[in-house]
Amino acid sequence: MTATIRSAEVLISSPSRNFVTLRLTTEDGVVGLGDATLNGRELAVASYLRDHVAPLLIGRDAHRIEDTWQLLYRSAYWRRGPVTMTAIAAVDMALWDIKGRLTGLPVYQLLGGASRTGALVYAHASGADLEDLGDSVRARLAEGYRAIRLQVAVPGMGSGYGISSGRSTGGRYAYEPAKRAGLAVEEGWDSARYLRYMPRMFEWARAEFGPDVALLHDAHHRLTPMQAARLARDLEPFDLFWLEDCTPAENPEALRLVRQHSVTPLAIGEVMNSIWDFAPLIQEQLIDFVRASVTHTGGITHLRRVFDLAALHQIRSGSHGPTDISPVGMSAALHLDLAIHNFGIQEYMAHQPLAHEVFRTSWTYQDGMMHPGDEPGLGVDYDDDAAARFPYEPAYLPAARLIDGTVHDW
Ligand code: EZ4
Ligand code: CO
Repeated sequence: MTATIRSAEVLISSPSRNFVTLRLTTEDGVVGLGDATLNGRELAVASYLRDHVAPLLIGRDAHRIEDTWQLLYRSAYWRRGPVTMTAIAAVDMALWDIKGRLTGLPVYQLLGGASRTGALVYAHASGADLEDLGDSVRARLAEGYRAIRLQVAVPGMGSGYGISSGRSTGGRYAYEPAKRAGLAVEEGWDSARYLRYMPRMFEWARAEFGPDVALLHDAHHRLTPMQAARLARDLEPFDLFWLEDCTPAENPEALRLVRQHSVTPLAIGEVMNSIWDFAPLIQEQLIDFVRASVTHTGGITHLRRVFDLAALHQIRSGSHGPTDISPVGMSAALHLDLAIHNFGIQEYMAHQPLAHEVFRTSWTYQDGMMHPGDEPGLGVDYDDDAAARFPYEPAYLPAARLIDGTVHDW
C-alpha cells in the first residue's frame, strides 16, 4: 500500500494576516495540508520548503510519516531552529492529513482516539485600563469561556503586551501581534511599573469575577530571574492557571530561581521548537505546562513526543494558538489535544472572519470547549480562489525599548 506524492506546493496568502501553507497531493489526487507560518519571517520557511524540501518529497510514499520526519531532520544536517522545525512540521501535518483522508478517519482517531469529549480552551481579554479589560472579560464570559488570559496597559507606560482595546474593536477580536508596517513598530517597556501593577490587576479581577474562572497571564520573556520570582510570588493569592514565559526562553536556568520562591504554575515554550529544548525543563520539573505549537515544534509526530516525555513528570500540554498559527495548525493542535492523556489547555485567539474564507474548518466551539470534528484528516480545506484575493503583505512583530532607549525582549 503506497500513496506516492506527486506535488508539493507552497501557498502564501494574507486574509487579514499572512499564512504559509504546504499542500501535498498524491498520484491519486489526495490532498494534505500543513501550516508553515512563522510570524514575521514567513518567506524564509516558504523558501526552505519550496527550494529544499519539496524536491525531496516528490515520489516518496506519503504513508511513511515517521521515516519522512527522520529523513528531513537528519539529512539536513543543520538541525533544529524555528525555520527548519516549522518546515518539517508542515510536511508532518500534511502527511497526517493525507493518511486521515486515505483511511476516512479524523487524525485524532489515528493518534489513538479521543481521551476526552472536548478540549478546554482559553480566550484573550485585554484593555487600555481595568474598565476596558472588564468589558472584554465580560464579553468572553458571555461567550462561555471558562479560562481567560488577562493583559492590560500599565498606567504610565503607554503600552503593554497583548493589548487590543475593547473600545476600539468592540471587544470582539484578540489583538494582532504583527503589524503591516514597513518596519517593526517600537513600544516602550518599564518592568518596575509592570511588576507593581500586575498584582493589582489580578486582585481586581478576582474581586470582580470570582474564584471559578481560570485566569492566565503572559509576561512575554521580559523579566529577569529575580523579577520573575517576585511576580510569581506576588500573584500566588490570585490562583493563576499559569504564568507564561516569565523569563527569556534562552535562559532555562532562570526557572530554578522562580521555583524556589513560588508555587504559581509556569508555562514556557512558544519560541522553542524541539524535544531537546524541553527535556531539561521537563526532567527538572521546572515547568507545569509545555507551551508549544504543532506548527513550530516539528509537527504532530514531534510534539506528541514532547508531550509524552512531559507526561512522565505530570506536566501537561498548553498548545500555543495565536492568530499566527493558521487554521490548519489550530486544527492539528485540536486533534492532538483530544488524543493525548496529559492535555492541559488550548489557546484559542480566534482568527478574523477573512481567514475562514480561505481556510474552511470543521472544528466546533461550545461552552468553552472545542472539538476538531470528524471529517477525515485534519478537516481543513483551502480555497485557492479566495486566497488569490489576499496576496502576501510584509508584516513585522513589534520591538520593545526601555525608557532609556535600550532594546528589550518583546
Ligand atoms: O507573541 O504568537 O501567547 N501568545 C503570544 C503570541 C506571540 C505571537 C508571536 O508571533 O505570546 O501573541
Ligand atoms: Co505567549
